[in-house]
Amino acid sequence: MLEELEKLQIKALAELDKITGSRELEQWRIRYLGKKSRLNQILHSLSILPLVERRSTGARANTIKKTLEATLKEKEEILGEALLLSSLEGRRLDVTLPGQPISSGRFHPITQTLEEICQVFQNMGFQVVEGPDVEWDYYNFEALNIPQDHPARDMFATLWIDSDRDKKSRLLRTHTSPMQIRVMEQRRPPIRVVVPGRCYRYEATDATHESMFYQVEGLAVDKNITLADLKGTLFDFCRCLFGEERKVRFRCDYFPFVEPGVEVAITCLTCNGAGCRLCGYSGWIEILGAGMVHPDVLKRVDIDPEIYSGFAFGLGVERIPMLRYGIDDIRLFYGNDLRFLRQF
Ligand code: 2NM
Repeated sequence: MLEELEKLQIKALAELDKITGSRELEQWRIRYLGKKSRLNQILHSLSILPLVERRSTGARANTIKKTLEATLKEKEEILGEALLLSSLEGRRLDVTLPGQPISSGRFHPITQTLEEICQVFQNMGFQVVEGPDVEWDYYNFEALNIPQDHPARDMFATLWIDSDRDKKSRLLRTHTSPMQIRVMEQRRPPIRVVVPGRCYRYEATDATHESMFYQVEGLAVDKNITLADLKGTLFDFCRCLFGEERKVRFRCDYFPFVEPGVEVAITCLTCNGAGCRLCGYSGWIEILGAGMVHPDVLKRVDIDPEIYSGFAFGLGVERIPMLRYGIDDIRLFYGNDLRFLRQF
């Protein structure tokens, strides 16, 4: 029996040495150290042996059991470490690799232009205010000196909200001027505001017209405001936005809510006044409409035109990036084509 034990130890240790996986290791444990293992059988059958043999065999079997257990433990540790190492190796992280690029959004070109325009006027002491897109006929027309059936209404193809044609009262504002009436109603001079916002016209769209577009309008009301203040303010604005080298031209124009009314043009951005396709070979590009607020408009908001005067102006926002970047179709701004928008 002793001989059998020696052979068993040699065989077990040899097998253990060759094991490389944890499942094989468990099978080995069951085979050599489990309840049904030969070693366990021997240990349990010691009682049937004669005393002398029982002692020596028992002692030997126990040492072998301890040796096998210790070697198993050693093997488990070695295997565990190897396993951990190989799994770490498989997930090796190269911290010097470049990171995933984070795609950041940007503001729409029109938003960028709006902010730039407002900033120029804010620097001159104007306050930015916004009004509702849905307006009353009163604020959009009546208060601006455009009564019902006045031919000037034809200047603004209007989108009406009320279906009842006899009580045409609510509409989508055709300009941002109605908000300036609201400001003049609510405040007393001195007033200096700019109003950015969406405007709407009932028109077929083409390369230069959209049914929704942005405007920025401005208003200054105080004692002793003259056409010279209008000219100085808009002159500075044009040069801030389009460059110090621009020439600025003021010519007569008509708007029902101002008297006198002017149109403001700058020397063409492309040809510098020489004449090119962009400016229709005139050398000039019209940028703003403006004028001295009509005394009747002031009266209606209870500001005495004998004491106060004011100037107002308005400009279309889309035209500016179109001129700057040579964009030939206004509809590109609202088509949501990211290939276009990502360029700004
Ligand atoms: C323009 C041109 C000229 C204007 C006038 C007013 C108000 F409310 F004060 F009467 N707001 N905006 C005005 C004047 C707007 O846009 C081309």
